[in-house]
Amino acid sequence: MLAKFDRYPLTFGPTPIEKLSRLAAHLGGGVEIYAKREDCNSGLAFGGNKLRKLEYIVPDAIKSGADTLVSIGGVQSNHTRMVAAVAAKIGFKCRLVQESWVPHEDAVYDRVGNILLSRIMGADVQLVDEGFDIGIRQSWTDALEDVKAKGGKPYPIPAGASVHKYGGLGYVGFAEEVRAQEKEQGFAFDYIVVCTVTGSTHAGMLVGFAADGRERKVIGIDASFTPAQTKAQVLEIAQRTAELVELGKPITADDVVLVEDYAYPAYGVPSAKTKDAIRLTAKLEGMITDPVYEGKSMQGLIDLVKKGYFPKGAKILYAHLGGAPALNGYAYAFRNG
Ligand code: 5PA
Repeated sequence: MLAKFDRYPLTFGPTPIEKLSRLAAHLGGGVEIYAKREDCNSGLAFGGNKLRKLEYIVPDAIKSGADTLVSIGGVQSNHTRMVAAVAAKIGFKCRLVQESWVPHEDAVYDRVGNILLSRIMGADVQLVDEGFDIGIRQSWTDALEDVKAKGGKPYPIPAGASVHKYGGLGYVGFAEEVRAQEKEQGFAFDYIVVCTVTGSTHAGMLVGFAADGRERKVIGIDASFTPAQTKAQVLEIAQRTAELVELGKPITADDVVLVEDYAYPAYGVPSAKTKDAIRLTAKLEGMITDPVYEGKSMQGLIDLVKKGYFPKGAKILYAHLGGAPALNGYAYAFRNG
């Protein structure tokens, strides 16, 4: 589905699929749980889901003649860390807008984790006092203008690389990769669980798995806490991406499965249950999830298994999309383990 698109390799290759037997046994043994380790996909600044997306965006950035990647996220955005790493790797400058998306108070929140890494990689980091919104932001368009005013040539990458025209392609590739791995393993997954915020990870998977009829088996776990906007954005990206890759069948609103129950109390703020999920996965599997994204999708997976959402014997693939560096900004929440 992707052969006609240019791809600039930023990842090691296909990511491993790991069986989480101890977690599944702990939850009663009724289902099989596997994790696709997108968090281990690259040597670029700890990797994560944004690299698959950026692999299809970088050729366009290079072709455009730009010299500066300009992007946006919260203070502990993983996406902006990945854009900083990619800019370093391809020899571009990097301008990052970091908005105050998370109502979380911590003495070192703007000094550690993702933002620390972006600064070390040479990005020009700008803190902006604006709240959470996955849409196009004034602060970001201002930054694009500012780069131009200073004689640079900006290349715009929106939040999460999601509403970029090629933002959905990377996770179409994920689905194709899973299909190839299923052939090797001799079995297929019944469900794919994914954390959803700006939407192109979920949207790309939806299109990729639609090719074999599994679009509604992609279960998005909302972590935005603005689920109506997130759901609409997933649909818009999926429809645009389906056209780009010539999927040949329509994607409708009913194809976007988004579970809204785990994003509380706010984007970026972990509930007691989120922290329990992070600890449980760490203690049973040595697998690290974060308080903003994967902790919430793991909380969702655990709760849905406990509630019997998945039929007995189901094989579930949990997409681990990265994000662990943000944990440094939440050290106080885990001061006692
Ligand atoms: C992010 C996003 P989407 O934004 O494609 O829906 O992906 C959700 C997601 N897991 C899941 C991790 C570790 C993520 O980083 N992060 C954003 C960021 O700024 O880091 C785009 C919000």
